[in-house]
Amino acid sequence: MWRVGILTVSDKGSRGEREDKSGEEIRRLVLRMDGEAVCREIVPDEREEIENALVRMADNKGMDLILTTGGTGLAPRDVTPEATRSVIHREVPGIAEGMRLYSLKKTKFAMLSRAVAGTRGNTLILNLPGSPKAVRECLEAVMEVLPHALETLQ
Ligand code: MTE
Ligand code: CU1
Repeated sequence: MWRVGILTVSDKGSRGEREDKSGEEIRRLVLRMDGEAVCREIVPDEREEIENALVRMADNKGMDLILTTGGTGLAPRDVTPEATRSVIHREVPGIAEGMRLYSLKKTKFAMLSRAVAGTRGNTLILNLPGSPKAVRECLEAVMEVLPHALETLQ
């Protein structure tokens, strides 16, 4: 089983004012690609807190894959892509491009996600948008490719 970390980025979620439906959706869907959500966290839309959580999950907790949800759009507080870019060692643009290409067939609004993908050591980090629907569609886009990506990374 791949060790998967789920990081929900949401001001409201971190204050307990919103149920983490997207994190739950990710947990359910990773089971289909032989992944187990062994680590789950919720942080506010604060760059430093996102970076710290990503580094902790990758370096200390040894996650094979980290999926973030939320904070990828154009709202002033959306900083997940910036935080991700500052902790990854190598960007994997094709994964994010593939997600958007697939998603654009479902909704034109997919062009508004600035999601980033990249590697840090042996960990693959991938941003997903915030809504449960977007999480479903984006994971559907990459699901068959992720296991091979993770194998390559070992
Ligand atoms: N991608 C898919 N597949 N399905 C969606 O419904 N919503 C879009 C986009 N990507 C969407 C999607 C919308 S409306 C926005 S604003 C951006 O993701 C950013 O979302 P976020 O700020 O919650 O990360
Ligand atoms: Cu939107």
